[in-house]
Amino acid sequence: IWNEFSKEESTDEATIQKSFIRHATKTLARSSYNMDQFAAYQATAHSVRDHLIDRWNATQHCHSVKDPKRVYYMSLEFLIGRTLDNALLNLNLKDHYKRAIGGIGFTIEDLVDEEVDAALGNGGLGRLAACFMDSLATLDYPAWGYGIRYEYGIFQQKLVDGYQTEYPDYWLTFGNPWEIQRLDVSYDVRFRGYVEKYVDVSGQTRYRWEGGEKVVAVANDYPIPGFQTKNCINIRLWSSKPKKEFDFASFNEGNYDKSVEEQKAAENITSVLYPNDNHMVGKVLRLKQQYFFVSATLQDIIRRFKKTSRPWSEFPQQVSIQLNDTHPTLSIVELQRILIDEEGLTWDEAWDIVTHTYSYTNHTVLPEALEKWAVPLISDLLPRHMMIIFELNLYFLQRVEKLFPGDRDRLRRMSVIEEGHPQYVRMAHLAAIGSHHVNGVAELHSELVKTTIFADFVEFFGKEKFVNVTNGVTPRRWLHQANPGLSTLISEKLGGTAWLKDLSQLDKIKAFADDVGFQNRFMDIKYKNKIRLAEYVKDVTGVTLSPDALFDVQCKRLHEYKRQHMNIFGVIHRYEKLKSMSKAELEKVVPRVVIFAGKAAPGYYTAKLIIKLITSVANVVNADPQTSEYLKLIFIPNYNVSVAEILIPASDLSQHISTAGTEASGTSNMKFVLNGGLILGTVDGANIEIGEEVGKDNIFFFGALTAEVEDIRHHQMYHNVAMDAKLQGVIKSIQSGRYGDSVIFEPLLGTLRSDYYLLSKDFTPYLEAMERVDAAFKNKSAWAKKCITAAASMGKFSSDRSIQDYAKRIWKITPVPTTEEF
Ligand code: 26Y
Repeated sequence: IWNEFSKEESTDEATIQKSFIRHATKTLARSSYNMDQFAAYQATAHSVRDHLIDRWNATQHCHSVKDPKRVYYMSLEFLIGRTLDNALLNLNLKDHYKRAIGGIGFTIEDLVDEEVDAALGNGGLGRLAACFMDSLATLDYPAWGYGIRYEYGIFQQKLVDGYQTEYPDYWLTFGNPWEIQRLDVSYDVRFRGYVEKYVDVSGQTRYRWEGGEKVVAVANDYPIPGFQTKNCINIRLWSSKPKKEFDFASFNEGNYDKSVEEQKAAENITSVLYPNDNHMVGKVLRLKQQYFFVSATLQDIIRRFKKTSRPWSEFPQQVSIQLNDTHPTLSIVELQRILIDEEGLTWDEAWDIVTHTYSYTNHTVLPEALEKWAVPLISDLLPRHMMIIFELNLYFLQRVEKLFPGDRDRLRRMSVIEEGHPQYVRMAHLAAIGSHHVNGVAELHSELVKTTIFADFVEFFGKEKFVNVTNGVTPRRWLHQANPGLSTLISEKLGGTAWLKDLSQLDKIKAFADDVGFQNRFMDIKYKNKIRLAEYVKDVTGVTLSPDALFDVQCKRLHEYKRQHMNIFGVIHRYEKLKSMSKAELEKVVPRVVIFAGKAAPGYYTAKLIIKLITSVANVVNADPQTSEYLKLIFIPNYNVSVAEILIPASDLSQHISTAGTEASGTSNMKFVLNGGLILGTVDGANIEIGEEVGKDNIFFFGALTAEVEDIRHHQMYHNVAMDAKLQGVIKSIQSGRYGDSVIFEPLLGTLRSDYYLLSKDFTPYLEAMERVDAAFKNKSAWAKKCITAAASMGKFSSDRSIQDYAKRIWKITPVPTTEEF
């Protein structure tokens, strides 16, 4: 009976409609006269979810029978976005549902638009985790994602008087059809308490962590279907619950507040995603989140490992754990603790297992983003862990001392503990010591990792431990789903959709780069995408855009190192130049639409001022009839994955202009080029590798090189260097009050005095690069050829390639396709 009824439902129109109506009436308790568009979305989602669950179960069954080595991707962030459209495409059900839903009187595109984003991440790091899950599923790897089910995702950004204001993102208001709560999968997590020393039966001195308070972690599963495979993997997101629902003693004493206090405190742990991107803030609750996540995840992994009763020594052959930055690094300490305190292994046996299990990805070398936690804070919250950290640091420094006798400064530099009042734990050192591999996310960045923050560690461990895995993006979401027009054209030319699982095949599209017919079709798709974006912009800002203009986009988190301020200064320069032009001169100008989008961390004052400057300039520029044909300036509010899906396919040019050496990789740069746009960028992060692939004629590079940056800074600091004349002009214009009361911008302009990010040095080269862009855009056919060649050169930047890199070189895992019998 089980086999008979658990088979995956068929996908003919009538069955889909039946399933839709069953969910509408039985799951949602709706009726035909009470079905709005949102309810229709929910019913569709539940119906699609049934297919996911079937495949998920089959995959789990297959993996438990075959018991392969698994990889666990631990990340505090998963920036998933919407699921419905992506699931339909990956399951190859889009057309079936389109027809079936159409038959019921709804349009699938409308329903897709009803879904709220799952925005459990800040930016690049979180979105990378989501792309990696798509690739792991598509390539049939036995993998799990582990994370936190925040009730509030990244805040919603609204503009009030041109300033960013933040609103809570309570994304679960109307339920979430994509998650499956597993009340049967839950673990206790301890905080605080004390450490007891005792002698065990064999006379060994041992420690146990006792007392304190406990909260419960409950699993919530998010199925991730692969593209054109039966495999469907899982992201397990933990939510916190109180251990005891209610303190009856306090309640009976009439102390109502106290009786719910603990409950509230427990639930608080997974309440909100911290909105800082590349900037460390040492909040206790954040540390609690990290340990809560780490503890629950390890208990789950160990439970699965123990099912097959293998000896502990086989753990590293069965389990590979990837740390997405240092945020889950306590996991290293926690595994050591479990092995010595609970499983009775010796320190050395345990440490050998730990260091063959973990690997760590570094996403930044910026000092302000490197995690360090105050020792007193960890001691209070996790007393046993603090002991273990000191102990492993001691053993580590003893090894360093042996190799480099008497080198006190080296010991200080390499120590896990930063001395001071208070002392701090350097999480990156802990992660590097506890891992068998450390990787950076693009060639340049991986070099910087080896020569800056981990230079001493390379000398100590050898360079083989430090590797590069260049980031990638999933072509399923970022081309097939976001740009169906282009995806269809490519499939037509390549004779099928196989390229979506092997992006290197895109190369064959280069053959059409000179074909005028193909160029026209390619650019017509771009044009339609620009119309789609213009409609969206009209909707959210009221501004009308011409799709004939060059669409120039910079969308990413706001950060001084990403230099959105250089972009807006450039816009001001362009605007003032337009104002000084004669009619005849104006007629030769390439019309331009400059679009910004991105969130600033709520406490990042300068970043918020940059937004205010952009919106202030936009108010002036967009209201100026003299220039309106030639320049429009837009700030799209609340940038998220869904906005990116509209924005990226519509860009002619995108800007990735970080000071050289600061942007570890960047991943939107890859998405833009894949969608037939060109990059204006610095010689930084993955821009460099994109340049190598597309060729120097198909990317606009400018600016100081990484190797020059330090000298330039030094020079600026000690030699009274004058600011670039054109930049001075821009500053003067802002100070004239032309864009509103200039006093508010003084703190932003003040940053240019020390100019850490080299805006002055790069400003003229930046403007010159812009002129090259304008000149190139005038020749339509040549521009089309550049875009086609560039897009067709992007094979390397599929996250499938990144994942295969990790799987073969770091995780040592092989694919396990779920076969028919499961
Ligand atoms: C310490 C904590 C507050 C923190 C939270 C989030 C620190 C960093 C982050 C996020 C970092 C991040 O998103 N980094 C980006 O990772 C991308 C994927 O590797 C890179 O492409 C991008 O260059 C890098 O900035």
